[in-house]
Amino acid sequence: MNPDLDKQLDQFERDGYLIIPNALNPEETEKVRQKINYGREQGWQEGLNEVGNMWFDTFLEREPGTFGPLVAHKSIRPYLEALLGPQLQLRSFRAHINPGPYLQEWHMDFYGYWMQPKRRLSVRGVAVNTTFYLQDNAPGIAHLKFVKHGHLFEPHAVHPSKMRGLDCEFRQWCERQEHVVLYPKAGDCVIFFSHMPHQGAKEDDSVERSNVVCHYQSNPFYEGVWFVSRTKGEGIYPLGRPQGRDDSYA
Ligand SMILES: O=C(O)CCC(=O)C(=O)O
Repeated sequence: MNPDLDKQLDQFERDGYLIIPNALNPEETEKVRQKINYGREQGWQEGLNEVGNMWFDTFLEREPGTFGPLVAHKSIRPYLEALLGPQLQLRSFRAHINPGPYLQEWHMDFYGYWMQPKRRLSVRGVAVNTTFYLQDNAPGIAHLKFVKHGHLFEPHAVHPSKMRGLDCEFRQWCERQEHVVLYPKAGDCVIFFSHMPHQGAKEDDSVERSNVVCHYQSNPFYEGVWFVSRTKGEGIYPLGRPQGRDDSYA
């Protein structure tokens, strides 16, 4: 393996995240940004939640020419290849716009990570997010915050019965932990463990902010696993195609 990549992946495993600068070039970034805004004009959003996050689950199917290349994008592919190889499965594909004030609830995308059913031969399923940012984050503008090393230990009070409200015990616990704040720029991709507690926020309510998240899982999870989004369940294995075939999504 490329020794630099190996070092970066050591860092990923240690810190729980990795920023890939300029994963998308400016043209790709602009194309995706505009298409997300177009989707909003068309009313394709699933909803706008109480923390100011508008989400879209159908861009991959509606606009495969624009969004398909983000699945195992060529700039991210070496990382995904080295982490999970052909077993990598696209779980879900979600875009977000933060149209106004935005302070995301502390959450894990893979809430159920620590409570997976263990059997004699079962292995612990793992999932990673690749989140592509379409505008600059910066102090005074917007950020992405993690619980420091939050992928390495089980957070307090993560249970469906205890997760009600923005002020639940888990979220209070996240707030009390040491944090790492990232400021990804337009075109950057952040790869992180889906069970790492995180929180996006705008510091300036007036800025445009949007992103696209591909959730990947290492091996199929059973339907009932507790995850932020529903699985596509179609078995999209972007790295699992026979050699020699076109590897684009569409
Ligand atoms: O930066 C943000 O708004 C948070 C993004 C997020 O929740 C994610 O990538 O799963």
